[in-house]
Amino acid sequence: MTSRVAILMGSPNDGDKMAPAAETLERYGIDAEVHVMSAHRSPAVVSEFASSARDNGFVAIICGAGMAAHLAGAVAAHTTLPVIGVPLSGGAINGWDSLLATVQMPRGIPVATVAVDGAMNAALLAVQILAVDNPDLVAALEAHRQEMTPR
Ligand code: RP5
Repeated sequence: MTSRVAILMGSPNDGDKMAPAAETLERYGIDAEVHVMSAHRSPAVVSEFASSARDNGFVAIICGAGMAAHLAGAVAAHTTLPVIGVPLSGGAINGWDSLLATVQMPRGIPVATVAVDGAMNAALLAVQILAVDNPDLVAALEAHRQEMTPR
């Protein structure tokens, strides 16, 4: 089974903010699968997806959500795969809520939280995880860093 990364988001309305995750994984030739599911509106779907993700060939799960952003935490509760949380801006307090809801996980159930609206970094972190035993990905990451270096 091909290794792939799941990109989950809490609402169809999160699509634009999460698009850089899929774009970045595509740049590195990593298969991604995008799903909308909500910790609050479809908790059974979240539970089922996360519980079976490893057996289904996923190697990491990126979760973007806004407001009371419990998607990453709910996913992490059901899997030992690396879970990367993307707090999304919007709502009355514009990202403070989702940042704290995503990052403040209890001891034992980690979520690697990136910046508010940091979907690109979430994907890069997934690539870096995959690069641990993949020299081609290491080379691609290093080339990308060179591109980003101001000259
Ligand atoms: C979160 O609530 C979603 O991730 C979204 O960012 C926010 C608002 O959702 P909608 O009401 O726009 O569907 O669960």
